[in-house]
Amino acid sequence: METDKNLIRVLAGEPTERIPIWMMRQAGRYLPEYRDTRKQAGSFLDLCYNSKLASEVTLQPIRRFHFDAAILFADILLIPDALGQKVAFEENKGPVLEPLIVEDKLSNLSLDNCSDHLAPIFETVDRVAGELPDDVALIGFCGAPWTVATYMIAGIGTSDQKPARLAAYRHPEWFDALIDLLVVSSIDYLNAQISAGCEVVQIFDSWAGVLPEDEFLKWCIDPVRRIVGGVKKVHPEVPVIGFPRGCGTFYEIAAAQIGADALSLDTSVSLDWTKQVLQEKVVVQGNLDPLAVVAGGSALDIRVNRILKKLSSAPFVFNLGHGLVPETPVDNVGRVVDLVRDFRVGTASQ
Ligand code: 1CP
Repeated sequence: METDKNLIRVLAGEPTERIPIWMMRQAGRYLPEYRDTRKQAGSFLDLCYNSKLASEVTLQPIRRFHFDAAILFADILLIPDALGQKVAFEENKGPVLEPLIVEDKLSNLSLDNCSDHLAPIFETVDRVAGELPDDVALIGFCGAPWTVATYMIAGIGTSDQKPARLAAYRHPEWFDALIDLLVVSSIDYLNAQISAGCEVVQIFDSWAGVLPEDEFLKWCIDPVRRIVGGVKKVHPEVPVIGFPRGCGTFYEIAAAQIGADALSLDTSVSLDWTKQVLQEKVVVQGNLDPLAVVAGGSALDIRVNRILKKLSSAPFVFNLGHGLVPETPVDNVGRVVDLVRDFRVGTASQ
């Protein structure tokens, strides 16, 4: 493949000598320069919609660590905001949305204004694409419909996603209509991110791990499969990464059914099972525990090396099992990057 971007080659399944690396939440509060820009912007949403500042924070981790990819700075809850549901981010509390009234018509949500509302995000993409070094790829993203719906229904982040699970059981037709709206808006959103300059997209299903098999198939697999299809129809060359976090052995179903080029693995997925089962089917990305990066020292080195040794014999992207947390020492992130950069495929005893 004709590209300087190692990530893109690996996502296409090409063997590589050097493992590409990026980290979920690589732009965020652990970086002092992020905290400065965030202060300038005002609220978190103001930062997301300010193309100049959002492109600055997208680029900050690239300047420090020269990761193989930048990920657009935005949030999965911009879609509900664009659909007309009130969204705010409260300091030390996280997202607060005006909860949907279950079984009410979804008439106060509308696709009409979405692309205008999200125009600043596409402008951020355009700015970042113009400034990235030639060997760094730009990743766009959205939330998967199930995960976004959990926030839209509860109005806040929940530990068990109970309000959405009950709504889906009690009012499946209403829930279906909400999921359909999110599928359509997510396809348009990702395609517009790609048209503006994103070269890879990732679909975050952070709460995929709470559903039983039939519901997982209906609310996680099927909507994400439709989104991947809607993106591939317009941009067949753009790799898609799925992230059904916490879904255990259902990762195998995701590998077979959603049509993604790669799957991002959470921390709990077994490395042996990944090597034997998943890497036969799909490119994988992951799955260092973000708290090992907080701990640092030999606890960190051992775990980075273990992942590299186990998973590098097939096309593999180094990442975390979930996002970096604010208390992460910046130097520990640099240490992970150095370990991955110094590692050469083929030199590990398998
Ligand atoms: O105060 C701050 O600066 C806010 C912290 C923060 C950041 C840095 C939030 C609030 N969102 C983000 C950016 C973000 N969110 C990115 C940017 C790119 C990057 O990775 O560097 C991405 C991809 C997301 C995606 C996102 N937002 C997810 C999916 C991934 C995940 O973490 O599971 C989810 C669930 C959200 C919702 C969200 N955004 C922010 C918070 C505090 C939450 C709630 C999380 C929860 O319910 O536990």
